[in-house]
Amino acid sequence: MKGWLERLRKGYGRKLVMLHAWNGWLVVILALSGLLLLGGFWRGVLGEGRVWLKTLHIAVGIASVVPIAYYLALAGKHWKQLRGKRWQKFNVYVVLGFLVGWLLSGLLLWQFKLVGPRVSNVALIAHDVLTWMGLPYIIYHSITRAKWLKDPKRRTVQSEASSVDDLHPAAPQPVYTRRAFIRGAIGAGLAVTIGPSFMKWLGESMGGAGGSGSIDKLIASNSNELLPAPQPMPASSPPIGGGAQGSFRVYTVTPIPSFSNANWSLRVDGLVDQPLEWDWEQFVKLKRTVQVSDFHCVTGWSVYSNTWEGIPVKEMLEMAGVQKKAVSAIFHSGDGVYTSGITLEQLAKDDAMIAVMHDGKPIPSDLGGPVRLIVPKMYAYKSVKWLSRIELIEGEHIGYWEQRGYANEAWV
Ligand SMILES: Nc1nc2c(c(=O)[nH]1)N[C@H]1C(S)=C(S)[C@@H](COP(=O)(O)O)O[C@H]1N2
Ligand SMILES: [Mo]
Repeated sequence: MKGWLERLRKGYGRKLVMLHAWNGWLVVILALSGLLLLGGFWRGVLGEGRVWLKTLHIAVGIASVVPIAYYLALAGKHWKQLRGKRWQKFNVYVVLGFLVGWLLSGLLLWQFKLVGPRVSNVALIAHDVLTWMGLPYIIYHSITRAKWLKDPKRRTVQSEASSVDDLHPAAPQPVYTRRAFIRGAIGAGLAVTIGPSFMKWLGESMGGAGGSGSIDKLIASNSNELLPAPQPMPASSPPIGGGAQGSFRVYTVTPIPSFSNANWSLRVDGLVDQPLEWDWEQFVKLKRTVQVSDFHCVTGWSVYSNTWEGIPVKEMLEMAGVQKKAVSAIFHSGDGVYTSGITLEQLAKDDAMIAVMHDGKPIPSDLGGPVRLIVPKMYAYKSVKWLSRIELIEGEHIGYWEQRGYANEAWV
């Protein structure tokens, strides 16, 4: 290893410099693509691009094994030179810690099917925490170390022991160097810009359904409360599942649609004997059942032990009478954009439900209320929010995310 580094340093000095520049670009690409993947706002804008971006992010992330190994080797080699420089040593540990942490959690997220939802959930939280903490740290350090900040005054202070002699008495040290000032300003700027989103994120992910956290806020800001309010069955309130564990990330590819008694309805049509349509007053009177199930998003997070109350899809279809030719159902969202397609064969095997309540309370608008689909054994991109129509068709339907690269077969 030592010989390799030596050769790299002497014979390939240029390459070393290039490698450094490459590292910079890798970090920039990973940070930008990562932030775009993280932000809910970008989901709808990116569409198909999201799947490409994720592939890019993963590929670049894996490629970054090379520079990380290189940094490890370099840090090991020059460790002696850092003797006494505790701050710099600390810095090396921190940066390496972030890089290795991102890499490991990223690998687990990449292999989410292999490691299972429990592990990928933890990996996603770790990946996010590292991003919220590490990104400002690294931006701060790379900006404050930029050449334009290294003014001469600062340098003389640094090398005080060797440069101060009788002819050149030490200049009185300014309380703030230009550099320290800019450093402070950048630090404050980062704290102000990134800090609040970090705290918001922290509150949301730690809040869970059990605590005083986000789901209560989502319920409080429910803009789709229809009347009469659905009354929970005994199994829902208190929830037989004990209440959901974990928290939902609000995903939508459109602005949250709003519904009132006047414009809400649910239809079952297409290849059925008897097309059906309910308005809210009729719909809340339908007999409901309760199920406890886990909810898994393909991006790595899960919410466990949700007590959902609603009408099993199978019962809905029986009411309408499915024709022999029908092969699958399209679930349409009232947002006018989102759909998912599930075959009748898959629906027969699954406990898919048209859910009206979650843990004994109406589903808030952000989470797809008043009524959403729940397909517990499939990844949640099948679980259409603001469900408005079930259409039976002859062939198979490729849904919103499926058109943009997600697998049509979505069993967890
Ligand atoms: N109408 C609609 N339904 C949707 C989505 C969406 O963007 N629009 N996203 C899907 C995805 S990918 C997931 S993970 C879940 C997220 O549900 P939540 O926002 O309630 O957490 O909803 C699914 N149903
Ligand atoms: Mo998802």
